[in-house]
Amino acid sequence: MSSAFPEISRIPYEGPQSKNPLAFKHYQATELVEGRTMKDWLRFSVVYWHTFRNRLSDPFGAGTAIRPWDDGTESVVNAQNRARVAFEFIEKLGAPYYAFHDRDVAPEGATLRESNKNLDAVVKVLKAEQKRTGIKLLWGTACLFAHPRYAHGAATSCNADVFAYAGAQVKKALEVTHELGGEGYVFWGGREGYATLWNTNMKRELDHLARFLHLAVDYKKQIGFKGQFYIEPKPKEPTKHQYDSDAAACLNFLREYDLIDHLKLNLETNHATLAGHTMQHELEVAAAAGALGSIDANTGDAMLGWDTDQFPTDIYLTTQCMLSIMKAGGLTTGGVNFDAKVRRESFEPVDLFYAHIGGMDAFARGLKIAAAIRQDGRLEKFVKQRYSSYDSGIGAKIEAGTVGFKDLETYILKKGEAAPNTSGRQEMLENLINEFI
Ligand code: XLS
Ligand code: NI
Ligand code: NI
Repeated sequence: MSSAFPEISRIPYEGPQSKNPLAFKHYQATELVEGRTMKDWLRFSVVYWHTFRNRLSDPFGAGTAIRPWDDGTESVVNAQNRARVAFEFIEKLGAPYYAFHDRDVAPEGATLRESNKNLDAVVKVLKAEQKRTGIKLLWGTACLFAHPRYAHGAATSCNADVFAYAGAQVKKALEVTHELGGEGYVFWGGREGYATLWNTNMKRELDHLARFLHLAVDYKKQIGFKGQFYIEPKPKEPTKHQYDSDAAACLNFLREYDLIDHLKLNLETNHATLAGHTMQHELEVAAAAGALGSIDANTGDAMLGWDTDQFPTDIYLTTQCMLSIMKAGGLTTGGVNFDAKVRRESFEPVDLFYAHIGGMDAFARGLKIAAAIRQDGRLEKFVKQRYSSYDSGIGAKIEAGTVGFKDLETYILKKGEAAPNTSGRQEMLENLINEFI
């Protein structure tokens, strides 16, 4: 096959002084940070949907993307060819992983049988390309939101046949992910939500969503798929309210329906901000529950209220992400997955390289900065000191659960007034972080 990117060779690491836009300034796969390679800390992944399927259209105009390898048809041959192009791209970039929806890689047919056949034909190529390049599948997923049948949702559709269709589709997507040695599988609730409560039985829909996930857990066991399941929070878009709205809502749902042992969270930056949280907040919520799984690395635009899915370039953001991830011991099964798209104005193939290089360098810098902050130790020491009243005396007893309200009353009556508070020193800590950025 002829090259889709003939002018571009493997993206080299050239260091911070380099002026070459097609080189890494900070990401060096083999560089050790706290004894682990950058490759291992970051586990970068390229998404098929934005990078190879997004035509860069918007509600006001047609797509602008120039993708010479696409012949404009929805044929299986075109899809197979595109798969080879995708691997050429990922290989030249040097990312170790990719992720896809079933319908990104192969065209939907007139029937489920035909769709499955199309998928098999492309999976054959994906498998061969994985073998050729050593690139692995971070996670697979099913597109349960694009086809008109999913207008009312999939697992939460009011139409039981649609639930059944979605189940059949996920069954196949799980089989394919398993066949490709996928390390995980993501459930993002596409249209699992509502547009108006006047037509919605929320309790029933939530029960159905949980039933669906239990069926997936059962099937996973049946086929011996060992990959990690993830649920991906997002508060709105396309529905007015998505049931998996943020990390805390997802965790509550998983606990309520006895699914907490089976799914971790796949957190996306732009979804966190749509929910009114920072990404750091979502990471901390997930980590506290032992459910930090993977991240969809992107960023929104503070001025816009929708999911712009931009490539992450803000070093402050990536530093926050890496501090939380490193504190949690790193991503084990998950990765830093660029669920991001180039802007409509960045329509040339080379822009795909610039975008990913920028995202990878931003995270590599975040990693190095976070490691330096950890090595310095002042931040950690401050936080530890701030809670030191719980390390002994009454605080230690509270944490150990050996005192009740009566004991607390006796303690305070004897003491008279609580010990004076100390300053939270927010500004000093913000300055401290800026020493490293
Ligand atoms: C959409 C989601 C989606 C998931 C995978 O907003 O981010 O792309 O990551 O279905
Ligand atoms: Ni995502
Ligand atoms: Ni998004």
